This record gives sequence, C-alpha cells and structure tokens, in this order.
Amino acid sequence: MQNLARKMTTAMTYPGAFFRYQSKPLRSFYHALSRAAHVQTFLKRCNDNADTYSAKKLTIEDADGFSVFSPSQVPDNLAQDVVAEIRARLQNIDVETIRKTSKKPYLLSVIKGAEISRDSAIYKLVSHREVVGCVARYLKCFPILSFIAVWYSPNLPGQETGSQKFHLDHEDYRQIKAFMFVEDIGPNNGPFTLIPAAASEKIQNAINYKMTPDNKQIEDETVYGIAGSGAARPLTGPPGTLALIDTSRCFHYGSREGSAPRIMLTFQYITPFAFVMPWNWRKGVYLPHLKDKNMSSWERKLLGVEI
Ligand SMILES: O=C(O)CCC(=O)C(=O)O
Ligand SMILES: [Fe+2]
Repeated sequence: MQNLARKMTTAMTYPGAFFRYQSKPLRSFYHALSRAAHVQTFLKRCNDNADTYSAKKLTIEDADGFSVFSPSQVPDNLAQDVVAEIRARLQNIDVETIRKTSKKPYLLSVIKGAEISRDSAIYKLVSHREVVGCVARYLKCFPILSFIAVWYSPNLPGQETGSQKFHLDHEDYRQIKAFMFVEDIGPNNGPFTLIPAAASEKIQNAINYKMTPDNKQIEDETVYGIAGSGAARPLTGPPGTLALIDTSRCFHYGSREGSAPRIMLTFQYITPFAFVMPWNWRKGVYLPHLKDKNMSSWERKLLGVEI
C-alpha cells in the first residue's frame, strides 16, 4: 500500500518518468502537453526572443540534429582556453585509480561539474551567448544547463555494453549534448559516432524504438540494415573541436575499443519540459554551486533559477 502511494506521488511529481519509456508518438505527446501546460514558461522561454536569437554564427540543421565546429569557429578563443585549462587540471588526476573503482570503467568522469567554477574558461564556454543561442534556436526554447564533466575513455578491449552500443538518450524529447575535444580524436580513439536525425527517425519508426532497459540498446546490424551501411558519422577532429548533438534524436555510441584513450569536455542542455524534470520544473536543481546572487538574467535562466 505504502509502495503504491509512493509510486503515485512519484507519478504526480514526475509524470515524465513514465513517458520516457514509451514509443516516439507518446513521448512527443508528453512533450507537447508539457509545453502547452506550462504557459508562463512557454511564453518566457520559447518565444522568438531577439536577445536569445541574435547571434547566428553557429547553427544546427533540424534534419541533421547535430553540428561540428572547428576550433576557429568557437567564439572568443575559448577552444584554446578550455583545452589549456583542462590539460592543466588533468596533470593532477590519477585516471587509473578512478578507473579501478568506477561503475562505468569504459567512460570515466575525471572532472565533475561540482569542481568547475564560475571563473573558469569552461563556464565561459557553456554559458556563451553564441553557444546557448544556437542551442535555443534548435530546441525552440531557452535551455537549462544540466550537466558538465570531463570524460576520459580508456578504450580498452572488452565486451561492448551500455553507451558503447547504439541508443538514444532519454532525458528529453530533444536535447543538446555538447563535446569539446581535449586531445586529437581519430578513428582509433573510440570516437563518438552518430546517425543523423533523419535516418535515426527512420530507425525509430521501423522498430518502434522504446527506451525500456531491455530495448534501449540496439545492434549495429539493426541500425545499418535500416539506415544503410554508410550511415554512421564518427566525430573526429583536433583539440578544441566543438560538437553539438541532439542525443535524443540521433542514435549514437562511443568509447569502443581503440588504440588510445579519448578525452572530452561534455555538457548538456535540456528543456524545462524534459522527462527528467519534475512537473514543477523549478524544483529541479542542477549545478547549484554555479549560482551567484550577481548573475545576469541570462545566467539565471540557464541555471533554471528564473523562468
Ligand atoms: O562514450 C561515448 O561517446 C558515448 C556517450 C553517450 O552515449 C552520451 O554521451 O550520451
Ligand atoms: Fe548516450
């Protein structure tokens, strides 16, 4: 009885938690319902606001669901600054010790969001008007920054599991996960590999894809059988390369076996309508240490303090 009461409370607080496991039409329904029900949020964040949409150098095409930018396209020399900052910090980190105790030894968080401060180049990048503006235009909504980490993939041999197999991410109906490469990433560094959104949609429809634990990961043969053998795009490039990807629309995997490790900064933008958000989304708390009483309205929105 208590169990049922607890389940009902969760269902009412987080109705999205139920919908995240459903087929695409039902996930789409929840997304539309949530947008329509949160009128104030919709009007404040999803309106074509000149401030949000002014910088247009970086773009993501809807049919692709991803974009890759060279270090020189990243604004304000931030590609160089972020790479230098992360390399300096990695000098004091013992990756092997982290790997031995990690639950996900093929994908290690070697620097966590809580260790990244407001005065870092990383924060300048993740809160940059051009980057956030590009994400907002793609999502048709001013996003919330939900995650920052530096990932280290050892790319050691072993059975492929979890995010080493093709899947979509469940957090939102649409989201943007961003990566900045810290070292060169080539075909042998277990590159993040994706299927563009249009071809991914074909796969979702053909197999009625659902993100229940048993169905979330799908086989390479299934993907290539539907999208064609040349459909995959491994994301490779020099340090400072910035990739923005809708991992809820583009099937992807990464950190497969390779001859050398892969290091990238990762950060994520979701909407207030995400499956992982409580219905009263302002109760969702992400990256609380980045909040500051002198924040601009832009940052307040980005960190979910202001509607
Ligand atoms: O290791 C990788 O590149 C895969 C990571 C992944 O699935 C994700 O970031 O959503
Ligand atoms: Fe993923």
